[in-house]
Amino acid sequence: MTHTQETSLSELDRQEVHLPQAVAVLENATSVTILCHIQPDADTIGSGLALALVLERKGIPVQVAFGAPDELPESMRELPGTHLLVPASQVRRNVDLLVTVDCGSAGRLGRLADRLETAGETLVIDHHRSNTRFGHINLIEESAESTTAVVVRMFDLWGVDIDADVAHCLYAGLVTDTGAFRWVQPGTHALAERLLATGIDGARIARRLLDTHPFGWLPMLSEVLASAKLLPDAAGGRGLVYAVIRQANVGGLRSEEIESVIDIVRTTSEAEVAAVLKEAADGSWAVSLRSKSDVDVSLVAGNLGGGGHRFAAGYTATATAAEIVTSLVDSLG
Ligand SMILES: [Mn+2]
Repeated sequence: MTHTQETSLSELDRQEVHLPQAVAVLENATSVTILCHIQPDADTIGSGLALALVLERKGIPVQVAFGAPDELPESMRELPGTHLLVPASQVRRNVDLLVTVDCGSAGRLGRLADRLETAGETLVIDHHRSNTRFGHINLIEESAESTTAVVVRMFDLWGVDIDADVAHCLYAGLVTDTGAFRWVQPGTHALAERLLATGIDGARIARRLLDTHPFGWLPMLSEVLASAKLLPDAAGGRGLVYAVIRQANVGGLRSEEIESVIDIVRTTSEAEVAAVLKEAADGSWAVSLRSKSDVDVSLVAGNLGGGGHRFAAGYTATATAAEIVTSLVDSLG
């Protein structure tokens, strides 16, 4: 979210063109497919469902989907608009307009990436620093707290009435992507206030999305955190802390429990950079990266085939955990 005045101005120039273009293609669409990223979080799903609810009210046929896994994460099932979700296998091939939300690259669409080729028009709505601009129209706002915040700006230009159901979806992305209002900027709380004023239960939404885990989470944390290692010399002496989550640690736990681990590991005061290596069922690994102030982990993740934000990024790798740590340390310099 930190940026120089110069990048902020050029970003503004881009918005002035892309925001009206985005509204125009949505307004004129005869059918819309909205794609969220694989391993969806509340920002991609909240953005997708908010936009879908608005399109449904305008009488425009709309589908929302994500490439993997098959089921929506349990913590997101209370979001309004889930009746508009369809399984990946049922996503139409020829659609007038395809919209992606919170996806930094086409690869984040997983098995649904091929739908980009058969859509009449494609609109990319995102806030990732590493976004590859893979749409016809790219509405990318790097400084935005969440993709739902970008969606609000688009709704305002479009003249959309943000009611409680739409606000619930938008708030879900805002509260999770800001780390429950840790990573904020001028305007963040004003946006939260505006959404809360519709009557949504902000405490309940945050609790369900961020603070609800089964008891099995506690022994998993105990095992995984016991594996944590501190490499004080890594990242030019600023330090790397990492933990490894193996399939054997996961049991029947949900993605919500696995994704929570980085938020504990990253608090380590002796390390500028934190990493969590998450083993997938097929033996490949997803790596989450976080930094605090002066390491841009979107660049590190980008060098390793992934992407993200300045202070939060990720990538996938097929190697042993030890090899992944070695290449990460190399990339951190
Ligand atoms: Mn996001």
